[in-house]
Amino acid sequence: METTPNQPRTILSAMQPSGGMTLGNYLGAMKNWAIMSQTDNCYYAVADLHALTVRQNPAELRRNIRNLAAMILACGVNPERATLFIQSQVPEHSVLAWLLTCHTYMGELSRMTQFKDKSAKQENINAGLFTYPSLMAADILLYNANGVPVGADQKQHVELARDIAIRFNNAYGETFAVPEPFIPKYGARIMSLQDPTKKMSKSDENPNAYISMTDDNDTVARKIKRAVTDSDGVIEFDPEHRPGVSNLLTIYAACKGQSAVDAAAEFAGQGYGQLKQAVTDAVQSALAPVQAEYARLLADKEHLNALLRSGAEKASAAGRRTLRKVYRKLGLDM
Ligand code: ATP
Ligand code: LTN
Repeated sequence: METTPNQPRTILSAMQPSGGMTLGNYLGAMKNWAIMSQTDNCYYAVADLHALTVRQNPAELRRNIRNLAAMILACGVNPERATLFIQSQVPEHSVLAWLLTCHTYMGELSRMTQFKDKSAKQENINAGLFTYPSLMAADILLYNANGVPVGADQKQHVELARDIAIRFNNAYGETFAVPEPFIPKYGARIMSLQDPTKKMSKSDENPNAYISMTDDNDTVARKIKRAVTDSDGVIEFDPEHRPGVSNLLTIYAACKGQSAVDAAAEFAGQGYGQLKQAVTDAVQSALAPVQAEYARLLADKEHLNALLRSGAEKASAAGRRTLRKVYRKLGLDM
């Protein structure tokens, strides 16, 4: 998919309020959300229903939902053009999710790597964790989105949404747009700073594994200093054999909008200390304006709440139009 289209496309994406946003979320998804919100017709959701697949503390969840909405705007999403809303405030998502769940096969859901990973890690293997991708398909298809900006780990889920859309269209006639994943060229998969073979995750129990968008300069410097590197001191972009250094190069490159291979050439002959200092500077510069805007937005909760309320109303009106059509095709009345 092109980043600079001639025609505005319909874009949808969502993020779970399962903790504070990380640098991985920012570089893998949020930067694209912001860019697309300048030109396209964007729907962006705080995916709180998805977050319930893991047991949440209600007071903390409520706080995380507002904070994530503020962070999305702070990262540069244009509130004049994009519709920002909280998923649970638009009930059409849950209704369509059920209708799509009845058109999704157990075999398809069983093949999802996120389900396999999460069900191996947590004891609470609830049915929502399994049907999670049909709710995600509903998020996307409800708005007839053509494009879905996500990190590489979500590609499989977007492909399932495509398959469901095609299946439904074949069975009942043209109903849904068939969405495409939009995965950034640089930064699509930022890895943990402590174990560079697994992805940087906001739900990691070790806070040194991720950089949070709200980390102050000292914390950023400390976490990068402690980041796992390789033993031989060579700076080369080779994720398979040098995952630690390659991850630092990827972070540096994605902050600067260049390729990791070009970044590696820039550091040829230098040591890990110099690389880590440059990564620290690049990350601190990326975070500073976001943090300033975040503080400003959180100071005016009324404004944020009003924006989210009107976002939910707009999203609900658009969703209802699709749902009415789907009902009719299935032989249901509204
Ligand atoms: P958790 O880590 O708690 O499982 P998550 O961060 O993977 O959650 P979301 O918050 O829903 O899940 O992710 C939002 C977006 O950020 C998705 O598009 C996802 O692909 C992207 N993303 C998440 N982690 C990374 C990462 N390490 N690198 C690049 N993109 C990422
Ligand atoms: N499953 C995603 C979050 C998510 C999403 C969506 C992303 C929920 N609904 C719709 C894109 C489109 C995740 O865990 N990262």
